[in-house]
Amino acid sequence: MIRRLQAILREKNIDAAIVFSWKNKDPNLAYLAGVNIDYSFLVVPKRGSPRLLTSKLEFERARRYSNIKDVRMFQKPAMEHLAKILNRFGPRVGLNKSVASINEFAHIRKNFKGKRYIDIAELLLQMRKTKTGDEIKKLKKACRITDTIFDRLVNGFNFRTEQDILDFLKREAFGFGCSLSFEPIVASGRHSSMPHYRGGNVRLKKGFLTIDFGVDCEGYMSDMTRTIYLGRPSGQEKEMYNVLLAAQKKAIADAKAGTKASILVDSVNMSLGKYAERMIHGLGHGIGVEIHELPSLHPQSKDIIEEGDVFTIEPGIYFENRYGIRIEDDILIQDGRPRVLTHSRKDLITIKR
Ligand SMILES: [Mn+2]
Repeated sequence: MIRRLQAILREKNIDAAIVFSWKNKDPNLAYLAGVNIDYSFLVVPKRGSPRLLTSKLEFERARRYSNIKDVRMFQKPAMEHLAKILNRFGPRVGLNKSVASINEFAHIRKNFKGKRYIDIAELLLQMRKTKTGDEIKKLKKACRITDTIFDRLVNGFNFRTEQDILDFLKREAFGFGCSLSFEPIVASGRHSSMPHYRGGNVRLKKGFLTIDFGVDCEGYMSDMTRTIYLGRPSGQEKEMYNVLLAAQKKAIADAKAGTKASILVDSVNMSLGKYAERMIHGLGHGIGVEIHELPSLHPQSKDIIEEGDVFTIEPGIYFENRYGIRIEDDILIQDGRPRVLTHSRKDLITIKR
């Protein structure tokens, strides 16, 4: 990761980059340093070794788990210490301006005189889009665990409320030594018509039940949605489910290296026909150290699907105050072709009520 960043810094003629997690957390710090620590600065010069500056609080953890060899504790005041390091390098400093707060940026500018600040937010996002072999291994593991949890959920289904399912998901994720990659969405009956419904202590109702969750294992995140049915679906409900499933499968098959992300949205709209307007969100997003990364699959996206990308494909259709259906898998582009990493059943699972 560090080498990749350094190559980009040289190409862009940036003398050194500072990546920091202070008040706002920058996932790039965990990505580059290999450990999720706060209150730390990582200084990456365009050549030579990077240095990680941490607070007392994070020092031992950083030393033990980070792939950065040169880990030091701040001398106070921290800004002066950082300025001393930065002054060894040229004037062009890369900063992630989408993470630094206005106050932090003002503080940095005041402390480091004679520097020019180049925003590296986009460059870091682009770099993270292509996953390395090690990252793919971790993402596959997260997907495998997600499948196991879903399998257990369906097989031992004896939940009374949405909250029961939320609790189950949390317990299972922790049982695997992982955490949840986001607050899961468990939406039963009418609630399923709201893509970002926040569940609670309400009884599960008959009808569609959308379960959208993922795990964060070793810093890498999965994201999967299945919509199952409690009770007996009507013929029309079954049909809607199968229309959506066919659209999802077609979009996955179309996801080849070199394809524009927006083409996949067109593909889903074609498959959904008159129901296309019922899809009220984007088609998918990259996953990695964050739950939303590049590529972004929406109609205006300029992103191209490429080798090593890992992203979701998650079409949904929503009928206000009635029901919604969403099916989401995680896809890896390997040898130019789509490889589905989540393997949970996709035919409509029904549970007797
Ligand atoms: Mn998603």
